Amino acid sequence: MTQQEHNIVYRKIIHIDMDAFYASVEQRDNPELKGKPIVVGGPPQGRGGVVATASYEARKYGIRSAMPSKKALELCPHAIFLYPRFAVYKEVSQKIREIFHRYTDLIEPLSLDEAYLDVTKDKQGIGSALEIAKQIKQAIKDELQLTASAGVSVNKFVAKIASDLNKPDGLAFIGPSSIERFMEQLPVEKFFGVGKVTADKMKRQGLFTGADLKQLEEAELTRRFGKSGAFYYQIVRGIDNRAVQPHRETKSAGAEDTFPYDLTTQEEMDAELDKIALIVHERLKKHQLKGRTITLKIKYHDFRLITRSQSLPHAVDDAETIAAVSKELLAGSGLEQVKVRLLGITLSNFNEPVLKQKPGDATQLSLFDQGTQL
Ligand code: DCP
Ligand code: MG
Repeated sequence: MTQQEHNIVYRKIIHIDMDAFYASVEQRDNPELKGKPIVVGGPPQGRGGVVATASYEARKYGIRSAMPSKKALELCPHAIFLYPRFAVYKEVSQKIREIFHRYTDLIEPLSLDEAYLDVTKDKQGIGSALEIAKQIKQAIKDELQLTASAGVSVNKFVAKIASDLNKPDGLAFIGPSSIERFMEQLPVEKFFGVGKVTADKMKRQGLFTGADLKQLEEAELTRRFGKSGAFYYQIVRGIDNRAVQPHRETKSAGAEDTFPYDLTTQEEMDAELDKIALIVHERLKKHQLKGRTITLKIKYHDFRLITRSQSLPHAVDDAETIAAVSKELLAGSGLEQVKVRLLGITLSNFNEPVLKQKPGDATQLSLFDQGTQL
């Protein structure tokens, strides 16, 4: 097939992702931790602590991101638990980005430790994306004493999968001639946008790999999987024309939970808000965002939906503040004799300077002034 026939845009894309990012930074800054099972996240004592990440030594025990820290301790009782030092990770992230900028300004960060780079035209005229990826990995090693994994390909989708292939300290190149073969052997759960539910649905229909998906006509894929069907049709043929977007803006970040039974007491609801606040906090961290406006969403048992918002004088991202404000909003929503089916929290109004303060904004300033950590 030719580029023109399929209207494919071939770019030179690198996806870079740091290895066990938070944990590697901790091991770098404290050599005694090297070679040991490290868990960075909330403490395993008490409720609600979750694993942000674990060193590769800790992953051997089955410890994974987003797992309750308590469970991590059970899996590996001699693991060392550390609180995250977000300011340090952010600084490292900034330095990585400076390295990227030596080669291109077309950088789309996905989180503190991950970014797409478009090096179709690189600033130094190197020309080879694979060579640039090697140089970036080396610079990160030499200058920051950390390792990164890189995937190199002609589009974002394949580059991202490639960066995961040889982790840690990996480098993988998948060129145009090998893309179709690569996509054919790929398990369906690795496809962009395929969540667990869709993956299970596909498997029930006998679709396990890209090759299985490729058997189906576009119309059939759309019939079975809705709008995403058309995207699967393209992606299974290695076609992904999405551009690297250096200024992609996220407008809000949130999480919500629907409960298996209706909640009736404020204690139950507060406990759920604590959990949701932690997830929101993780998402904000991952995208390096802080928000000034906290919105609580409540769905009642009769499907009535209300939202309540509060804006703060500073942008925040810590779980405690997010939970505290959400609980106040909940308490103010009139809780007598209600049954609650869903609660959700969203943060928006990211990192904007406060120009004006409305009266009634910012209740309990002193509480929010103290920077709290996970
Ligand atoms: N992170 C988090 N909560 C999650 C997932 C990740 O706080 N649920 C944080 C900690 C990670 C960082 O984001 O160090 C980067 O996430 P990655 O998914 O890239 O994971 P790692 O870099 O830790 O490991 P890997 O080597 O698999 O990339
Ligand atoms: Mg990573």
